Amino acid sequence: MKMTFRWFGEGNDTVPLSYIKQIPGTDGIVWSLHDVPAGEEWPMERILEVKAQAEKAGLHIDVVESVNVHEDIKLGLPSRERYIENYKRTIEKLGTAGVKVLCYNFMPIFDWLRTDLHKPMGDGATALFYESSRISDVDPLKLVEDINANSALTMPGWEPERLQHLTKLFESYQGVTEEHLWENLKYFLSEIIPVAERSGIRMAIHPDDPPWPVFGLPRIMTCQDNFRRFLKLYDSPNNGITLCSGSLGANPENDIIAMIHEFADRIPFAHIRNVRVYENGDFIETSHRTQDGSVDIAGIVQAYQEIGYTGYARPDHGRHIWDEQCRPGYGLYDRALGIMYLWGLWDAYERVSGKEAASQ
Ligand SMILES: [Mn+2]
Repeated sequence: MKMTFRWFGEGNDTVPLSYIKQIPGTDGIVWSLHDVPAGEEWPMERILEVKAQAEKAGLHIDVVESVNVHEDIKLGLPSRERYIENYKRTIEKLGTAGVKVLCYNFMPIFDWLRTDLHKPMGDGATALFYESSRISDVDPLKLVEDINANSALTMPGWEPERLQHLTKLFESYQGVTEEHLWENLKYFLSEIIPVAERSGIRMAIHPDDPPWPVFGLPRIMTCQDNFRRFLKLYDSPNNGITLCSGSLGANPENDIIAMIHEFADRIPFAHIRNVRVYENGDFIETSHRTQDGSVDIAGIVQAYQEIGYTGYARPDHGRHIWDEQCRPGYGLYDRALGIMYLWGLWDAYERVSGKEAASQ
């Protein structure tokens, strides 16, 4: 397991690269060019700029999250051809720069969705929270306004330029079913995976978050059956999954440990975090510790250990603790604690399994 830490870029993140380097066992950043609109080709000089910044701090840039997929690709419009060409050129450039894994998602309009970015947890900490009834009641435009007013830093997937045409986007998705999304995803893969193969990049689709339809929009990357179907759309080691335990864990029916075993050689990237799921379907993002949430993080790390996982991992959203002022979910303190918990589990399982000696 190779540990990484998400970083939003110089001037766009409260955590300096030097702090990330100080987290034990953390060797690389997970990064993106957050100001490049979805569908545009990434400029090589910008890619090399991030590479130079990271390497100066002793960190690698092996994992990109995300190169966003333009809505026209998800909608299957004729204009997708131009955006797919740009996507291919970006994959090639990232391969040239030495990137190994590219995380992306195929969620219509919205990226991840929460109703409260600072839900009090009762002990002075706050965390990201999802209240089901608010999603079924609320006008999506109102929710976006609230989210943007709530955070000083723009959230990934919630960029204003992407959301300003929200009403029009909703109209475009009228009549678009899950099967249409599958078709459009298959077409996208048939175009980009050969380029990823030539570029030495493993594509890694992120589950939908939460893993169910919202606001009447279809969502397909939600469960084990659908990931099995996804991997068969294009059978290549370069067509893989970002297995996010927090996103999938919001639905208690998802057996993440079973997915790790079934998809073992197709998981180049793992997001490992916990959520507490309530009976009414609400969920809150807790600390990474197994006992604090509903997801069996200890069992998940054990499963990765058992398959001899050599891919990349990162802690995911953390709570906001110790009065840290940070991008919601992306502070230093709780994610660093998360990493140490994951390494603690990993090292203990490794010792118990007797693999420790072999890996040294
Ligand atoms: Mn995730």
